[in-house]
This record gives sequence, C-alpha cells and structure tokens, in this order.
Amino acid sequence: MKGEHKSPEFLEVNPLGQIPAIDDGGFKLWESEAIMKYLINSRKAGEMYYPTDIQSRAAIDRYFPWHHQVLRPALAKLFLAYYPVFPQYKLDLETCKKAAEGALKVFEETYLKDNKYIAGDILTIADLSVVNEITQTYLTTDFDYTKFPKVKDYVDRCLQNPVILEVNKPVKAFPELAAKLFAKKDE
Ligand SMILES: N[C@@H](CCC(=O)N[C@@H](CS)C(=O)NCC(=O)O)C(=O)O
Repeated sequence: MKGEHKSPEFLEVNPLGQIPAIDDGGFKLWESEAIMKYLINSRKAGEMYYPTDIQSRAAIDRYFPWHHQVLRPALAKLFLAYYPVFPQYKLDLETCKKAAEGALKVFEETYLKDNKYIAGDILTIADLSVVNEITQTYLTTDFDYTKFPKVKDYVDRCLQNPVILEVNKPVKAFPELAAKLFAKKDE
C-alpha cells in the first residue's frame, strides 16, 4: 500500500517490483509458483503440499498455466472492479462478473469435478494459490458464489486449514479498511 515494492531495496530482490519475492541467503527469487516450489524442495517438505509422486506432481503442475492465464486475472479484475484500488484500470463490474463466472464454471467442472482439491484428495500448492484469489471476493463482496456450489464447498473446506484461515483474517477485514481508504481519497 505504501509502495515499498517499488523501492530500490525491493527492486534488488525483484526487478519487476511485485510481491511475492524472497532473498534466501543471497538467492533472489520471484514468482509465487517458483517460490513455493523452491521452498518445498530446498526444505525437503515435499510430501506435505507438493507430493513427490510423479503423477501427483504432474496433476499439480498442470493447474498452474491455466491459473496464471485465466482464473487469476479474471478474479483479480473482479476484485478490482469492486474495490478500485488502481483507478487507472477502467473495469466494468458486470463485464468482470461475466468473465469470473466463465472461469469459475471451468474450475468447478474441470478441476473440482471429482476432486476434493485440485490434484485429488489432499491440499497442495495449487490450492494455496487459488483459494486466496477466490476469498478476495468470496469474503468481501456480494458476488454470487451460490451459483458455484462445488467452489463454495471447496473454499469452505480450504478455510478449515488453520494456515489458510489465518491468512484470510485480514481479507475478511478488508471492506472496513477499503471504506476508510476510499473515504480518505474522496476528502
Ligand atoms: N505472476 C506473479 C504475479 C505477481 C503479482 O501480480 N503481484 C501483485 C500482488 S498479488 C503485485 O505485486 N502488484 C503490484 C504491482 O504490480 O505494482 C506471481 O504469481 O507471483
């Protein structure tokens, strides 16, 4: 919010000026997917969120390109249409709702078709990536998630994970913060 991600110190870590980025003893890395995989591989924590079984990994890896290209942009635009944090993006709420509905329909009918989680019965880094993109609007807007019962059940299931629940506490509080932020801008 204060623009620290554009400071010279931060740009040393990620020249793209975006979060997340890490500096692991001098090894600098950005891109959330690469960071999650690096941390899991370097800390040998694979079995938990990125199982080493080749087919499980493939099922997780298969999700990411679609996530980065389709679901994430659609949900990010939906969020920004509700909360114009970047007013330079002229986003029409109804258009964004339609795009988000299209992406969520595919997510529900493909990735959640027969699965509790994206890659099967266990929660993985694919779920860690998507669930917070969804809760951004699930917990903070009137966007109609009842149209997507499997997505709704999925998010409620993910929110039972204590880490995901913790991360989402500030998300839940966002509408209050936004009201203050936008009131200040209008002053
Ligand atoms: N593909 C990148 C996307 C990174 C990204 O878009 N970060 C956003 C926050 S979620 C950001 O830093 N936006 C501020 C900006 O671009 O100035 C990833 O998965 O890490």
